[in-house]
Amino acid sequence: MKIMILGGDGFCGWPTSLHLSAKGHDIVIVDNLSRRSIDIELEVESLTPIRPIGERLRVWKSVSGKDINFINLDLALQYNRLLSLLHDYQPDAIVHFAEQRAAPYSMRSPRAKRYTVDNNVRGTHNLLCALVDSGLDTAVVHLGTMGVYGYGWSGSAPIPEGYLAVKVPTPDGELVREILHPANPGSVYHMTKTLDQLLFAFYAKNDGVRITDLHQGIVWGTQTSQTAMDDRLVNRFDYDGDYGTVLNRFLMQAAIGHPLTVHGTGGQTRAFIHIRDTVRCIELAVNNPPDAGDRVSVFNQTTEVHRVRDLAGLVSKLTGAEVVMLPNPRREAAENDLVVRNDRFLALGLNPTTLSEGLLEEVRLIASKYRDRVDPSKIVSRSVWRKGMEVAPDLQVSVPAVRPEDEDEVAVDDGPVIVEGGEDLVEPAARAASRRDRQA
Ligand code: NAD
Ligand code: USQ
Repeated sequence: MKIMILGGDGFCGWPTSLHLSAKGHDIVIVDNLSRRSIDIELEVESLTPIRPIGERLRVWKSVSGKDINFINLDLALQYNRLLSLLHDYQPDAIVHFAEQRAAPYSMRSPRAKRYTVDNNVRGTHNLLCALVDSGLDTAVVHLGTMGVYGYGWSGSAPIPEGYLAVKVPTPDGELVREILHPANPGSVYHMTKTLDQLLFAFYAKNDGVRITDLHQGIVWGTQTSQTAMDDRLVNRFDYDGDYGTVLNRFLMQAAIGHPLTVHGTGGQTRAFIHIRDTVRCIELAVNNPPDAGDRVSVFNQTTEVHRVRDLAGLVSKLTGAEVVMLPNPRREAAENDLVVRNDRFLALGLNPTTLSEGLLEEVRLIASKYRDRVDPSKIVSRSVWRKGMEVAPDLQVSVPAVRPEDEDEVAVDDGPVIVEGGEDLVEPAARAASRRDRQA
């Protein structure tokens, strides 16, 4: 298949591009490298030393024998170039990662709020408009977020995959309808994903564009089997207060002797997925597009649910790191339930990778290997949801004991671990099969 990966230089896009290339697909990456520019703006770098995109692609060619092309194009601003590219390349599928994806960054200033809306909404609309303009029948797979549903609204009711069945009272009796689940975004970034949903619904209905929207949970981990083939293929690892996500941050903090930064009570419950499952889910979605005229196909792309303080407790237990409760810079529910349905990917054969000591240790080892690259002044989150909210000062970093294994290559997963309060979404039978496969 000819697949265009929008945002293919990013944390999820890079390993997905390599995974699909390794599977024999013809890949072109489209990216304006804006994420690398934001690193410069924030004066921070990926914990892992990511190489320039040209070098990444040359190394991939040398280790795999496969070519990936790269086009530097701004999806939000360069409509005509996008249209020409679609005519020239004629992709069978497009995977759309190309958005500003950090909630804290999207709240840090009026400029960042406006950039996030302009970049994300215009980019998604340009893509849909150009596809219709081109006359192509290309299937679109978009990376959305679990955050479109919000947290706490549905209590302990399982969150369905995109659509909610409702009864509409009419003078002639009740109509039963399936509507898009009510949107309840928690940041300007999450709001852009809810706006994307409406754009998709319209273009699927009016123009028959074939669209899959993946409501992804928080991605953790770093490497996939392809990015681990050569140090120069290493994936991005964001650790700073704006772009770093919670579990990878806790593992990095443990590796450098920084206290684990729990916001508020740590009662926030979120959905998670390992990067290795992200790339598999996208492959499944690309291989199973809806037909023209179908409504948008929505999957909840997540494998397990955990409470933040339980994750901190687990990382602390494994590493001896101290846990601190900091003032929460965000406006979010202090405690929430979260039950998520993810039946659609399981039905397509996803064998979920759930939290395991081996996988946690792998991330900690990567963080330990590159610990000298950490700037501790970038760790505490200081982008607040409203002016005047309290933020924590920088915290003391102690020198962690370097274990001999920290100097070795990263370890391989060695099975699941039970997390207190954590809830595996997978049926027991599927989980047992998954464990057997890993052990085989
Ligand atoms: P990322 O910032 O690492 O990658 C996004 C890539 O898109 C970057 O390389 C960036 O340069 C590019 N990009 C942004 N705007 C662009 C534009 N206008 N034109 C061309 N390229 C542009 O983010 P990520 O973590 O890889 O996330 C990818 C997608 O997955 C995002 O849409 C995000 O919302 C979604 N997602 C991510 C997570 C997560 O935990 N990382 C979880 C759920 C959903
Ligand atoms: N948190 C802490 N301590 C930290 C960092 C975060 O307690 O050091 C808390 C936050 O306050 C929040 C939760 O952990 O309650 C998750 O924060 P996060 O930064 O890990 O994730 P989030 O901001 O939700 O965003 C990430 C990605 C985004 C994606 C989203 C999926 O950056 O692109 O859409 O996860 S979801 O959370 O399911 O909406």
